[in-house]
Amino acid sequence: MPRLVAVSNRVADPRNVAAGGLAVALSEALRQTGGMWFGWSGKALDASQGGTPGEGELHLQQAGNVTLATVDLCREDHDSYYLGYSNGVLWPAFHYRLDLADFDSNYLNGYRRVNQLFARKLAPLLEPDDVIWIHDYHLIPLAAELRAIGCGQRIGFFLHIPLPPRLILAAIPQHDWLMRALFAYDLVGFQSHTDLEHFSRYVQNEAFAEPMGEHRFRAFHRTVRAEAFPIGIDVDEFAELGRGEEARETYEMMRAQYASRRLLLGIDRLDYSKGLPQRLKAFYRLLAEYPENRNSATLVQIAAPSRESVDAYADLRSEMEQLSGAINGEFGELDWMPVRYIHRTTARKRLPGLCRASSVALVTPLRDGMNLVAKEFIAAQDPEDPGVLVLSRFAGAAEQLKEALLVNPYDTMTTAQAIQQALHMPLAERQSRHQKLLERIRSQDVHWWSQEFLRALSETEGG
Ligand code: ADQ
Repeated sequence: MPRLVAVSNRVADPRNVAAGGLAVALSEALRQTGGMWFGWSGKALDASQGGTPGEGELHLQQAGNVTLATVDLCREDHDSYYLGYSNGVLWPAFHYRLDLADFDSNYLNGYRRVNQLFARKLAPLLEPDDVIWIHDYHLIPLAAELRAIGCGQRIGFFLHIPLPPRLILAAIPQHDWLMRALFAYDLVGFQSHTDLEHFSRYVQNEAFAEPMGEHRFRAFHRTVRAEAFPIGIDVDEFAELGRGEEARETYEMMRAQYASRRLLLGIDRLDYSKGLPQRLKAFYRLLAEYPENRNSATLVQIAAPSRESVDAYADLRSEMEQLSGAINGEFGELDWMPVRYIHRTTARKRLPGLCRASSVALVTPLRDGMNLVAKEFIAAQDPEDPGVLVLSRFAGAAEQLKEALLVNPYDTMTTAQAIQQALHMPLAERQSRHQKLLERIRSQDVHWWSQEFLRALSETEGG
């Protein structure tokens, strides 16, 4: 079996099982082949500390049979590559938020510089038979940079966020350069069929790509295979976490506190793609239109701080504080607050307990690549008395999780109606929906995802 080299912006130590999600899946695949994980070290050095644009020290560390290879960045490169182009241009535009994208900038230079730096540092570490798997929007041009310095290995790319429709993509000034860069890969993986369709339409209309039979496109003198591989979770790992002390303690504490009430749960990063203000507005509608929920339905919204130095995130934070304050002010009682808004990360070990104690999960992003919280909520439920998932039709997960209550989060009234339906769903219906959802997240779990991707990559011609 060839050695796997995974590349992503951040690297995790595979021995740290608490990392969860992607780290678990990649670690397992890396351990099987004694692989290497390459990415940014997490250090951004000021000029006074020796940081220089386009330069960065490489660190090699052994974690069991997996090599961790990380590169430092200088502050200027970090800010333009990570905060600027990745999170100020690509993140909003790929989530259809052209209004929030900051195109007028020099960020592109830093983005290219870091991708070139990564290519220069990675290339000498590669062996001829390695299989390289590059992750996410920070690193779209990395394969093209590696090819430019002579790397002929098989290289795959997985986009964790959505790919927008052609005309939205076309608003990014460098759209043709970005999409051309995808043709340096042998395999490009997307979260959903919708994303794949956007890719197919774009390349056929803008790059005159020829479809070459199933999943293959030819343009810019190269053939790329493109497919949807919906990412999953490690269902067993999450269930195991649920049996742990912290999860059980959290479950007991929430059940005791809300014994006579119904708990609704939201768990997200505080990000404008997650539809948090719209969710609070739908919850407001629920209390306004269905007064029987007052003094009962309680929304626990945990929003982990994220990218706080990007302006749009600071605005969102104050909007959330204002909205939750307004709902509590209008409907709160001496002994009941309708919204518990917590702007902190919750320890992963507590998540299964929180999910299991909740009657309803509100996973209502305006756009999301997949959304793993939806899958974690399903995995944490008691099959005999499961909670109900209210899921945005604009999350990648909606393509798979059809038995959830699918909503349009922009439509706060029908979302409120769906929440009401969820709160009153008969046990038999909850059980049968949950059973189907659980089967789906089990059969397409995170191990299935990485195996399918790597199998498809191994079937490509390479180079
Ligand atoms: P994210 O946008 O970060 O990821 P998501 O998939 O919802 O979104 O969550 C990833 C992980 O973070 C989950 O394991 C979740 O439990 C955890 N998490 C989120 N909020 C948390 C909180 N407040 N406290 C503690 N843990 C929290 C990107 C894409 C997604 C895609 C993933 C994986 O935006 O669409 O599903 O990558 O590909």
